[in-house]
Amino acid sequence: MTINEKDIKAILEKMPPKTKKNRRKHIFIKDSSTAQEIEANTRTMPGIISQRACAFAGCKGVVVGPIKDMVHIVHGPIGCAFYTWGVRRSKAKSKDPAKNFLNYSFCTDMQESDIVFGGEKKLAQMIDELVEIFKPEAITICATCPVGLIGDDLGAVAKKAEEKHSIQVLHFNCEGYKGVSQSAGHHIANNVFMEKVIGTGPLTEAPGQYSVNLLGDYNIGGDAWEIERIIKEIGYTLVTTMTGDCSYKDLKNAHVADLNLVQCHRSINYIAEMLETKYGIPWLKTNFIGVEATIQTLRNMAQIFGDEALIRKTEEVIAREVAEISPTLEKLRKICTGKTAFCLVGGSRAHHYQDLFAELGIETVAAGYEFGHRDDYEGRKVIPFIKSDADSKNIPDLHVESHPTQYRLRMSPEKYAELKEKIPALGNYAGMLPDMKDGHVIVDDYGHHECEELIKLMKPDIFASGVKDKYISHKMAVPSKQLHSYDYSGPYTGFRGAVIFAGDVANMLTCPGWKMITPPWKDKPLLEGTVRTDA
Ligand code: CFM
Repeated sequence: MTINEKDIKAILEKMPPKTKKNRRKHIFIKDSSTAQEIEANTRTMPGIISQRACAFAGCKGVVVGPIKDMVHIVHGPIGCAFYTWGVRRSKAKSKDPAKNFLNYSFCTDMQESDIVFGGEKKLAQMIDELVEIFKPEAITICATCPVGLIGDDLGAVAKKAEEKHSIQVLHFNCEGYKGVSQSAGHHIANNVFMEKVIGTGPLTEAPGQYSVNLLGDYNIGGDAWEIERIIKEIGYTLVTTMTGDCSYKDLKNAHVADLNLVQCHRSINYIAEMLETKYGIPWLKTNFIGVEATIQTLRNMAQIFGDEALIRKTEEVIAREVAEISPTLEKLRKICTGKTAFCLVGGSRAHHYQDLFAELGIETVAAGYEFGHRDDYEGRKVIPFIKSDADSKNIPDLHVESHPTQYRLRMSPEKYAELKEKIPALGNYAGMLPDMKDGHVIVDDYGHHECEELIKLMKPDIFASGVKDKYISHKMAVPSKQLHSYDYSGPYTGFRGAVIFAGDVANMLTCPGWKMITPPWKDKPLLEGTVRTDA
């Protein structure tokens, strides 16, 4: 069911005037006849029950945490460590299991006395112990809120530890309050890796032909492994993935790849841009979620390298993979087709999953990011017009210049311009809005009340989201597909992932359990009144 402006007004009506005014700028109905602008990446209104996390979560939990062979220390209270460990399912395997530290959660476990007297000594002692026990090649330290408040000097501790142990010790000033959401933490992590890690590896040229980095895939449920399987099959050399199943050694050599594939634009676009400026590596916005999207991405990649043999091999692999999945996918599509979905996720999946839903015949009628920026909605063309506010000024843009010896033009400017004409996703992200149909709802940093009201009004068949909000929909008898951790399933990328996703969705849609729940609006009237039976 579609809704209109009056419905949106009614949804917001219950809010206090200030909140209502604010939220009005974050929610609208797509209307392609006018230029629509959304407010995004601004401070959440207290009380709306946002799904966002903090800058620390975005730095430690999202970008830094998945690197398998570095020991990641959380300097702060134990809760911050626990809630950024284990729940995100960024999988990793290592040839040497002793060098895969993702099964461990390392934390200084700050107590009241540390807050009063400072936590630097405790942190330094922890580093000594970790080096002795685990012998990691490098260590990261992520700051939590109290560390910033008491002023522990992480830089000084890291520097001393580096001198003492002769390994790199990176510190991230990613205190939770550093931004309006986890997005700030992505940016902080990008800056440190760019400044201190990428480009420090020994390689000066790619270790194989058609070399690429996969940026912004965190291997949730094995997503990056499915992408890796396909691209290696075609003949690409994967230098590093940032940061799913990532190793420190590979990350250091990221500067030698010939193309950067940007899967999650929100979390890693900073590195993509900086790698282009500093080393001359072009980037391509990809989408490996959905069969058609994967095919389009693979064709774009082949076209960029422009090698006939690669183009041929790409088509061969596509044909073989499609033939392998089509019979099952077709059966599942029959179950799914004609249904509707909400897609309310983080900062990129709310867009990416619309392609996969559409392939299954499911229409995404409402979508939104928790912490996307305006460019994730409206496309990168709006970046010059985005107002910077106090929060965005917390994280300075790193100033990078072309590297004196390692900068290498991957193609001539003429060739780049020619390819750009054919491949709009080269060096650009057009955002989610152009792909949404008129009448669909877009909601940024959605709150609990809005979510509940939209479900009541639009009655989607599936609610794709999942941090805290999945239980809202469950109580309303609408199945929820968790699109952060995938509810123990996955991978959902590429060809095989599309079948796993379709299977999971079909199971949910046909599960009889949902019919046994009585949603609140079925036994409580939405409108009060009397019915005249004599008319
Ligand atoms: Fe990028 Fe992500 Fe996402 Fe994200 Fe996240 Fe995530 Fe996400 Mo949860 S990096 S923006 S901060 S694709 S953890 S793997 S699913 S909110 S849409």
